[in-house]
Amino acid sequence: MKHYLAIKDLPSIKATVSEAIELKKNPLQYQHLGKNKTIGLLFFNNSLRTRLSTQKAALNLGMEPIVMNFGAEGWQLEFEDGRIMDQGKSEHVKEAAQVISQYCDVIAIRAFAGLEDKQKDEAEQVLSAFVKHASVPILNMESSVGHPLQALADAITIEEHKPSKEKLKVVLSWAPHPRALPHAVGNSFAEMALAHEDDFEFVITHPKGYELDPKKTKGAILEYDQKRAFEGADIIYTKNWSSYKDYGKVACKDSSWTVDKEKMAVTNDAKFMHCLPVRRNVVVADEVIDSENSIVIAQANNRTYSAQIVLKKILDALS
Ligand code: SN0
Repeated sequence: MKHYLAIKDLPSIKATVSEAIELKKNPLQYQHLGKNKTIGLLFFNNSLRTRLSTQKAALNLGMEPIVMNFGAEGWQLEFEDGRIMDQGKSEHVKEAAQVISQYCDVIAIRAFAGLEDKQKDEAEQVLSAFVKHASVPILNMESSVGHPLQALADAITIEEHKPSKEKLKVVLSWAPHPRALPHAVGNSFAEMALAHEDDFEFVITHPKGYELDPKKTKGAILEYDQKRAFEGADIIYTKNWSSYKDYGKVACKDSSWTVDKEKMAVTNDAKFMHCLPVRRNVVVADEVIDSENSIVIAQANNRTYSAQIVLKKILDALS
């Protein structure tokens, strides 16, 4: 595998989940693979799990991580071609990507959606510019449209915690949030869930007007009644996103969508999942996230193994 930009770059999601679960039993078994190899982690936005788990994954593989925060420390990069650069931006991504490629064997990038210009976000401007101008593999640590390392960690977590049953009911539920959030986590979760069509009945629930990009959710069952969606569910995956249709807007903060005990009671003793960070008592009630059915910490732990199996595949292809 050269780059990891989206779930579809994996040769097989199900095989990768099994490989990650195997790797987790002895995470240091491939220490030789990354010896004398450097990964550059470039952050254009905040991070806790992604930043630490991707470094941990690299260290487990014997790689040296270098981290750079562009928000506070780097030159402001220009991404538009042909610009007269006489304003605030000091360096073009054309040079920056080539320069970083001299120092790093792999480049990992976090660049959220701006949520103002749908076209620009859908073109994944930052990620695509690095794919175009860098000469080394690129790892997506959440782009404007996807968060494939999160979705792979989610798949690993579901595999480890699922009840033994032929077909699982997996529900992606929108929840309220005070700020406008990107669609990336929801999109990649949908992509991952839809790739499990033989194993998951995949339902998405949200208020009217909060439909995700239909190209990403084709094949999912849409249910506007959250309680009906929750009935008999085995997995409740909660996430806020801003409107896609009325791009980047927060049209609804309806607290009746908060996931609470009463809603969880109609599920099939479902596990509760969230990618974190989570706004307690807005997205989910304390009583749910603190319950035995909450697997958010196990889910965060799997971010390491998700990143590690992906980096292993990238290193395998380099050597
Ligand atoms: C990000 C998102 O894409 O929704 C990262 C999730 C992994 N989440 C946030 O930006 C939450 C920020 C907040 O204020 O709660």
